Amino acid sequence: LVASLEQVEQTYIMVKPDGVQRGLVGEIISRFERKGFKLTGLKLFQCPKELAEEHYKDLKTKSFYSTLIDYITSGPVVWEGVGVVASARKLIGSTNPLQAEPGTIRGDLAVQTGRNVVHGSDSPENGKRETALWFKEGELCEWTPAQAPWLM
Ligand code: RTP
Repeated sequence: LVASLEQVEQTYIMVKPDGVQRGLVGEIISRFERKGFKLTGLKLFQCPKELAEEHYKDLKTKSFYSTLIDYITSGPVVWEGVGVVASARKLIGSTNPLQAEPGTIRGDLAVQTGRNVVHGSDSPENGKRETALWFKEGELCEWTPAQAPWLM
C-alpha cells in the first residue's frame, strides 16, 4: 500500500540550542533524511523571546515555562520542514530522555528533559501553525525527486 499525496503532512522540527552547540545538527537531520522524509525548509536562527513565547503558548501556565523560554532563546536553533508528524515524534523519542528508547534521538543523544536537543510538532495542525510561525513565504522549497516520487 502506497500513501497518496493528499495524505502528506507537514511537521516542524527544531534542533534546540543544546543540539546546535553540541554539534548534533548533521546527526539529527541525517536521521530524518535516512528515514525517508522530504526536507523542504531549513534555517539557522537566533530565536527572539516573543517568538519562543508564541511557539510555546500552550505551556504558559507550566512551572517550567520561563526556564523553557530561557533555554530556547539561549543560542541558535535550526528549523526544518519535513513530512509525517507521528513518525517524527517516534524518531525523536519521549520528552524525558530517561524514558526515551535507545535508537531514538533523545534516547541516544540526550540526558535531561530541560536539554532534550530537539522539538517536533505534536499534530498536523501544529505542524502547519509552527511552520507558518517560523518560515516566511518563499522560504520553503517544493521539489520532486527526478526519477520517482519516493519522498513525499
Ligand atoms: P517539544 O514540544 O519540545 O517537542 O517537547 P514535547 O512535546 O516532547 O514536550 P512538551 O510537554 O511540549 O514540553 C516542551 C519542552 O519543555 C521542556 N520541558 N521541561 N518538567 C520540565 O522541566 C519540563 N517539561 C518539559 C522540554 O524541553 C520539552 O521538550
